[in-house]
Amino acid sequence: MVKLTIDETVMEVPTGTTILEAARSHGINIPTLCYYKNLNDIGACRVCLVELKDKDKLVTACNTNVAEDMVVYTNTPAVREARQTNVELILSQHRVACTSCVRGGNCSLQTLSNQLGAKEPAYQEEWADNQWDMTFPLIRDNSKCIKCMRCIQVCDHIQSLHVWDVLYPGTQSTIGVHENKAICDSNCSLCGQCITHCPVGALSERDDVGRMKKALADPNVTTVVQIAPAIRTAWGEAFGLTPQEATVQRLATILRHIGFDIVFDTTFSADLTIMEESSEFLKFMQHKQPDDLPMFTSCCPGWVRFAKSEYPELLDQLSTSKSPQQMFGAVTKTWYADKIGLTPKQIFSVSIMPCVAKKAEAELPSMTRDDGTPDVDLVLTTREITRMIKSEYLDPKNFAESRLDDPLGIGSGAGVIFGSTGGVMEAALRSAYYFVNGENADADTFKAVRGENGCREVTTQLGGKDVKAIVVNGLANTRQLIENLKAGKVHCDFVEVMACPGGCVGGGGQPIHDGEEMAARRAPTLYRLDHNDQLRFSHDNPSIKMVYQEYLGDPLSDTAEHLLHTHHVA
Ligand code: HC1
Ligand code: SF4
Repeated sequence: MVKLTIDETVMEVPTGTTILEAARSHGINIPTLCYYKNLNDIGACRVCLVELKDKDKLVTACNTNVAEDMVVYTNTPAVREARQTNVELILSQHRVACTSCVRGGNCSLQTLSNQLGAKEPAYQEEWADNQWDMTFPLIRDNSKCIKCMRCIQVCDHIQSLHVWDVLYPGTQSTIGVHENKAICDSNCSLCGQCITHCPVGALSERDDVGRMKKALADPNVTTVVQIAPAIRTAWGEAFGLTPQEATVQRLATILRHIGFDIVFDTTFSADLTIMEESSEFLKFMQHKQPDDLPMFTSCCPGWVRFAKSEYPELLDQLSTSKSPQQMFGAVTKTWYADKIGLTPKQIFSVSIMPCVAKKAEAELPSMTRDDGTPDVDLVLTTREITRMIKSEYLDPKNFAESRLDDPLGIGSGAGVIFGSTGGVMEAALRSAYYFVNGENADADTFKAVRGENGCREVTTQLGGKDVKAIVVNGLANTRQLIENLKAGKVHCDFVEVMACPGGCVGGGGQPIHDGEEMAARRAPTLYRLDHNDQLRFSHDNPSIKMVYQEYLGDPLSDTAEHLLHTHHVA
């Protein structure tokens, strides 16, 4: 342990602790900008400067370790002046356009500038027009970049990709796509983690709110919206709602008020995905040998993009079942369209997702119907729907809850937990067990797959055979697992992969709380909803029974294969 004093508080902290962590552990706040716990401590912004008494000098608190008898001051005139100067320097290199910035009101640079009394820069760098491909689902604005390096760190270390890099030496240096490639030629998985880790507005999703508003104003189309599982853990955050208040039923009322015609729930099609995917898995197990590679889930398009760019030889191992988002669109534009007497072209199918990669998934040529219309016309992230609600001047607290529409508004607890890492596997095992045994296990039988570790496993008995399932989240963890599988160091039968740490609750389209990882805080909402649900098995969902009875026949039938399955090609 090391004894030191920070702002007159004497403390003892473990050896190797930084001044910043020591201060924070005793309630002393030191401002930061580029720092991110366990990810980035390069001290580039020099906002966390503190003064060391004996040495009479300023040091960066984020990467200076404590020492015995150190005396630190965090708020002296010299410290305040240096921080202000450093922020003003950053401002001179950052296109200050707060009024129109997507992060206006939720930007760490803006907050710090206000707190430190930074002056408008007398000099502003000039920027060339943004050369970015604005059709790509992820947008980067170089004029907003403050070179904090967080995007590089999260992409390299958490996702094991190297999409971002420092380009050009010396004073010319800037951040850009590795080897200065066009973003569409890079191996970007579109997980969006660089967006949620950016302290300013340099990275964002493509803004599709304008297209959405146009569709809502078009009297010739019926807008059908689906709400993804993870949305119910996060949409209320920007409005100060508790998870208990920010229900999907309250969001449904708001969406109808905005003008959406029919409000459904992706948990319905999560159940449908389980029907197909668990049937596919049981079929796969009939011929799988112990040393064969496992079957992988494929509902996370960030993971599918990663598999396409990094491990194309594994694509045949991926489940052919489309993701819930895509199954939803497919059923909406066929069975449901027929039911309400509309043609697919008269339906504008929208999904609200915690995800940036879902925008690209909806645009895949393989996700387009025979008549040329896409299953899903538009994908909005949680942040985009939040902006839409704000732009209508609505206060969600003033809206009561209302039921979602029938029949695609009904989902089981198994569909709800999809939004958290392990949820897809747990839901699939619940149904696989039923398909094999003809009766339900206790719904919590497979709960060993829950949790926050990057990789977890459970072994269970199905049809007299041991089945080993592994759940992994984060692409660096995924790469590690795949390498072990390929080397024969690990054997298993079924793998669930979610690209984002914690799964979709921590998705790249979710609300941003700078410096905080939110997944572990959001996931309990999904497990609470599942626990309290009367309906906890996908195969028990009455709407699922109806769609098979009226339209699909059985799981893996010809109709189901045509409508609900796909092949993944690099
Ligand atoms: Fe997800 Fe999924 S769980 S992928 O994270 O399988 O985006 O929420 O909607 O499609 O259901 C996302 C979430 C989501 C799909 C489902
Ligand atoms: Fe999208 Fe969820 Fe996959 Fe992240 S984990 S890329 S939010 S589907």
